[in-house]
Amino acid sequence: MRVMLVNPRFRLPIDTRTTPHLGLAYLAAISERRGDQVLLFDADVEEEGVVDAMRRFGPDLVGITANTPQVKQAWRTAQAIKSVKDVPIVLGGPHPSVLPIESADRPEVDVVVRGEGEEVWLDICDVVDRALVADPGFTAQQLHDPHAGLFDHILGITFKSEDGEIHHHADHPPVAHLDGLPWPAYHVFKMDRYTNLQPATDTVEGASSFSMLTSRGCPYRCTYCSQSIMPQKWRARSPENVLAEWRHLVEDLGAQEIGILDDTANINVKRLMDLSDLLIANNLNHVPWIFVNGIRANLASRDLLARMKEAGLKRTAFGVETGDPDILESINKRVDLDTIRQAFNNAREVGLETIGFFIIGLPGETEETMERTIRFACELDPLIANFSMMTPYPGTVVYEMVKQNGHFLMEDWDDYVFFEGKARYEMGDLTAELVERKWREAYRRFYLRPHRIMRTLASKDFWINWRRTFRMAFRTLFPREEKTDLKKAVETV
Ligand code: B12
Ligand code: SF4
Repeated sequence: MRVMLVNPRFRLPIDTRTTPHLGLAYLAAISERRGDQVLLFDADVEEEGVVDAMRRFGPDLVGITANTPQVKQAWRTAQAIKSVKDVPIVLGGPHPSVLPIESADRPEVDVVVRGEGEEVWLDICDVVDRALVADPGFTAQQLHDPHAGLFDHILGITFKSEDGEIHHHADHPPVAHLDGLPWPAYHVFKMDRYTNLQPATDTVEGASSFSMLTSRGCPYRCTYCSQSIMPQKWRARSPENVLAEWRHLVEDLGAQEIGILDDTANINVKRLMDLSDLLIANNLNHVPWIFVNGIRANLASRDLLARMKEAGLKRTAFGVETGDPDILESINKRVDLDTIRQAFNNAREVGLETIGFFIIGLPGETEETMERTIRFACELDPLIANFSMMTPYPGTVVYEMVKQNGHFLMEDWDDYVFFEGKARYEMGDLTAELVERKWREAYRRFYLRPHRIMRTLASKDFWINWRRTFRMAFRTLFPREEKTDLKKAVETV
């Protein structure tokens, strides 16, 4: 069977050619293992339009991914494909997983897959494949025939049948055995068109950077986090299985750096210790790697960080979020400021670079609490401080709080990005003016301190990548014009 997987265009004022879409890379691998021929269409790096690609390839099944700011583009893409042929279209990813009915209700979407996708995707491929064998003239419309019941046995899906009824099947259980999954199919991507997610080396263009997922899920439930896709149950790949993929990335694909995208990689400390030992013993520790997402500060002991550093870890991120103890407690992060301080000290002592993620404008914030966040960021002084403005994503506790007690400042899903310098909600005394002012101040006060300016100017990295750095800084601080152009470009599918 011929399957086409689509990543709709991002509408972000930043460079999004950072890494191939790992979710689609897993689905492609699963499909290939089934014997399917796969076309991966990542609109961010393609030169031709999706309709041309689709006409050329002639897919029997199309899968489209969508997070919240991408979902309208995903619908537009589905409409464009449907206007050529009634091929079955499946939507998956963070946004349809939280609001499945919204997408299932749309005529251009045949079925929504909720949550982790590999096993459900496989079930759908089997259904469509069998239907095509039975009837080569099969069209997507037959999937909606309530009497045919083609989807009856499939868990984790939501779809609408011809009679207008929405079928919301029970959740599919999490993938039980992660080692059993194939590795992401990077060969279906145009790898030379990507840059890197979190530059570990001095090169950005042609950095030969790969991402990896060594565990899935997160047992925590922070109130702002859109943790909708991966189940709460934390599951990990064995160190040996991770090592084998690592070797493949380095020795077969020439990886010069590896970004680990796990939500919380260090839940099981022994696993990371063992993985580090294996990387060292197998001489794979010369390739720098980075924890792109935050690891838990409460589980970042000096011993663990030192061992990982020896194994090639160059930089790690920590989700700090706030410098105010009460706000920290209110977001259910289950960590305190001293533990975070200790984790940064541990990282510094063993020679690791750090990234700090901070949020400006959490519910209940005042000028003073945001001030504490800025001061805490300056005190921790990570190599990179990333200040995001609180964006309430559907499915989060904060979203429900704003729905009940505040108001959203977004027109539609397209606006659910936080790089645009615009507050996304107001609640109580927390006004947009205050949040936007403190957010700008945070960047200015953190990066324009004399020692930071000197540090930036002294880094080789900065001079090699200055064009990209300035472009991103400019687009972040002056996004409006950019946004209009982007919007026009994006809406032409
Ligand atoms: C890497 C990453 C990025 C990269 C993306 C690069 C790329 N090309 O993929 C960058 C840095 C560009 C990025 C940007 C943003 N991101 Co981001 N990102 C991530 C991160 C850390 C990892 C994604 C990943 O690889 N996951 C692992 C893979 C295996 O999972 P997956 O992609 O979800 O795919 C699985 C399922 O979702 C499902 N599935 C997905 N698609 C499909 C399609 C079909 C057909 C099927 C059947 C199944 C299916 O099956 C897959 C396999 O199990 C996640 C956090 C996370 N743990 O997922 C956040 C995350 C996806 N990002 C998030 C957000 C908020 C953003 C931004 C909006 C932030 C911003 N700056 O404004 C932007 C959005 C950009 C845009 N316009 O769309 C949220 C999404 C929330 C939401 N409701 O949409 C997440 C979940 C983080 C969080 N916990 O809040 N991000
Ligand atoms: S912010 Fe991190 S620790 Fe908190 S729920 Fe999200 S992934 Fe888990």
